[in-house]
Amino acid sequence: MQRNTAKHFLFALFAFLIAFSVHAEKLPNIMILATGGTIAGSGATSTTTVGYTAATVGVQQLINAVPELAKISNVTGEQVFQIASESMTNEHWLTLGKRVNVLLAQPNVDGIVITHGTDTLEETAYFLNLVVKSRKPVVLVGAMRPGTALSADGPINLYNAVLIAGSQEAIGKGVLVALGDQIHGARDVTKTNTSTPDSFKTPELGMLGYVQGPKAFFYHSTTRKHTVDSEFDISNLSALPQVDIVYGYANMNSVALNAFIAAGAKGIIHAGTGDGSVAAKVKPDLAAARKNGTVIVRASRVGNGILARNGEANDDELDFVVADTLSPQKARILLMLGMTKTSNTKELQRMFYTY
Ligand code: DAS
Repeated sequence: MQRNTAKHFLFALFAFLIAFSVHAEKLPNIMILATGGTIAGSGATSTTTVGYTAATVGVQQLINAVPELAKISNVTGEQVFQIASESMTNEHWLTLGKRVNVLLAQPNVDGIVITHGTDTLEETAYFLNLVVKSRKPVVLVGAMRPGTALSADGPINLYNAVLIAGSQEAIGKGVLVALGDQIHGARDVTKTNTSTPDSFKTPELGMLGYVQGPKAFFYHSTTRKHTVDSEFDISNLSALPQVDIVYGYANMNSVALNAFIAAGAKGIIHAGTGDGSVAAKVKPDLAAARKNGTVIVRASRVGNGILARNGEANDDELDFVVADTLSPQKARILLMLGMTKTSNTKELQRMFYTY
């Protein structure tokens, strides 16, 4: 009798292990690359939703806090950085972009989730959108509340991001941003509120879809080139050209502009008022900077709309580039990458109409 029971137990165990391994084989293999931010933050009390410390919790702890991940994927965590994202640098971006490309080239990696601070999440997403050389999903995720807070949004955001990264529908969509059950494209998403959980939006141009229950639902896709269709390659880059942003406002002067140029800026993004307008007392200095070889891109501080060429300035005559609909912070990224290939303003303008 005992021998029979043992035999049945071993058979049941063997059957379970086979079933488990078959099930695990069917689950997507998702790498979670952790960089810090609020999603890895902690506060003194459960009601501390501001004034907490970002970048204190490691990637394995983030994964352990969401055991449901194991039902939808085989996740592996890697701590790439542990920083608040306002401190993200070009060097961090190059390191992260190269690591993403190495991992995505591996056949046993089906997708990548990057946990990231929300302050510059949209910038890292756009940078990766231009340099990732794979159609496999890359999803950036953050949180507006630390994991110690009541109704923390990090765990569900992480679960949704892994779900998206493992979904067939996300393949070839470009780098994605997932918070608050929404799916946004890297090019047009932006942080619109300093602290509320619904902060990430794609105003006017629209988000791409939703996560609901066990699925990702897409309703749009971007019309601009990205990832495998991008001409930018960072594999041999150790630095990016210095590009700075000059902010436009009433009573503006050229002090910041001239200081950036004196410090070696190769390109300037002029985040002008309205349709990228340039104050009368600044225009001569901007024109002089261009004549001395600094690439000038006219962008707008407004947040939405097309930056029209030859609208608020004679771009043809001044040899300026315009940012199309890119925010100043994203125009900076495209100009940096563009200037790794050319300083020709006609070629650079083409890039702003392409990506
Ligand atoms: N300081 C913010 C950052 O790391 C915290 C956050 O919102 O993620 O981007």
